[in-house]
Amino acid sequence: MKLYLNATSPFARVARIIALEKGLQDQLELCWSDPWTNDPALLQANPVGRIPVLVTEDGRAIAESLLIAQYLDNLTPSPRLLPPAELAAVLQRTGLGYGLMEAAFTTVIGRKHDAEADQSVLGQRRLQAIDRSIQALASQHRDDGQQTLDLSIIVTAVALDYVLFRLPEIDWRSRYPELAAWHQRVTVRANFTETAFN
Ligand SMILES: N[C@@H](CCC(=O)N[C@@H](CS)C(=O)NCC(=O)O)C(=O)O
Repeated sequence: MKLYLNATSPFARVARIIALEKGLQDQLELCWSDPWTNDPALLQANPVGRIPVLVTEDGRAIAESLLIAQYLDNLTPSPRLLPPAELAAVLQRTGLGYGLMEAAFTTVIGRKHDAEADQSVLGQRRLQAIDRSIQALASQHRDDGQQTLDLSIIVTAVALDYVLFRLPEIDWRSRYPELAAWHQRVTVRANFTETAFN
C-alpha cells in the first residue's frame, strides 16, 4: 500500500498513526507529497489534490482520513479502533475531535492566504468552533487511566496537538489541565512521537 502524506497535515498523521497502531508499517510505502504544488502523482490518485490518500494493494485510491481509517481498521483484527460494541460512542467522540481538527486547519489555511481571515464571518465562526469544541472535549472526555486506543482518541489527540503546533495562542492546556494531562499521556506513545508535526 502507499500513503500520500506530508509532515504537517493532521489528517495524514491520523492515517499514519492508525497504520502504525495496526502493525501495517511493513506493508506501507510513505509517499511524501506537497498538495499545494499540484503534485502530479497525488492528483492522479486524488483529483481533489488533498492528502492523505491511501492506495490499496489492488490499486484503489482512498481519500479522506476517516475513510482510510475504516479501511485500515478492517485489515487486521486488533487493535480494533472502531469497536462494534461501542460504535456510536466512538463515532460521536471522533466527530468532535475531527470537527476541531477541521476548524483549526481551516483557520490556519485561511490566515495563510488572507491576513484578515480571522475577521471574516467564516473566520470568526471557525475560531468560535475551535473554542466550543475544546470546551466540549474537556467536559466529555473520560480518562479511565487506560490507554486502549480507539479512533476517537487518535483523532482528538492529533487535533489538540495541531492546535498547539499551529495556533499556540489558543492556550487550551492552561484552561483545561485534565484534558492536557490526558493529551500528554496519549501523545507520549511511540507512534505519536514518531509522527510528531515538524
Ligand atoms: N477531509 C479531508 C481533509 C484533507 C485536507 O484538507 N488535507 C490538506 C492537508 S492537511 C490538503 O491536502 N490541502 C490541499 C488543498 O486543500 O488543496 C480528510 O479528512 O482527509
